[in-house]
Amino acid sequence: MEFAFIAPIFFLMVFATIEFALVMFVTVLMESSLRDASRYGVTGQLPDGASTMAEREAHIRQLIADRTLGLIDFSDATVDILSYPTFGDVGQGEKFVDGNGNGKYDPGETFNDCNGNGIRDDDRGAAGPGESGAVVLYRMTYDWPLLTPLAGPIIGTDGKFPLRASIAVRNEPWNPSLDGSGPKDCNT
Ligand SMILES: [Ca+2]
Ligand SMILES: [Ca+2]
Repeated sequence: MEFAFIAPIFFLMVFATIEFALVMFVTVLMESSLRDASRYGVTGQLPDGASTMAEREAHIRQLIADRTLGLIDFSDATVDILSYPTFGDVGQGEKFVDGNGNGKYDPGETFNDCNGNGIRDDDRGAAGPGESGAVVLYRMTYDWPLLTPLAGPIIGTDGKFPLRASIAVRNEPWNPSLDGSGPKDCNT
């Protein structure tokens, strides 16, 4: 009689504990995979037979996927690899001249196209693992699908638990930049 009363609560606690342990484990995996990938990225090395930045990035993304042991569904996960001139630029928007004084960027206002993509961005990072000496942010977000819906009300929302991991590193100086321009100043 007493067990029948307590059992649902007991099993809910057990499932929630298992789920929580899994969430912790996957978070650690995400962090360690980004760390391993960034360690490869800072060296500027290319995989065998490769010669382009795109191939370098593809290899780095494969490293991340390999090191998460198949526990992350990469069709649902977001992996951002963004490069910046300095650590202070990480996550900053591109500077603009607020011509009409409304506190936000409007089309037509002058801006510093830090990442060189031709448009004004709220994040000045340039896509990709960066050139020699660049600061590179590796960031992964993943909504972990809770295995035990029962645990949902306790630790998640809508049967998902949002996981985040990121690391920022500075690439080694492996060669002069191709156009000799050096790091961009994104703060003017
Ligand atoms: Ca404005
Ligand atoms: Ca831009």
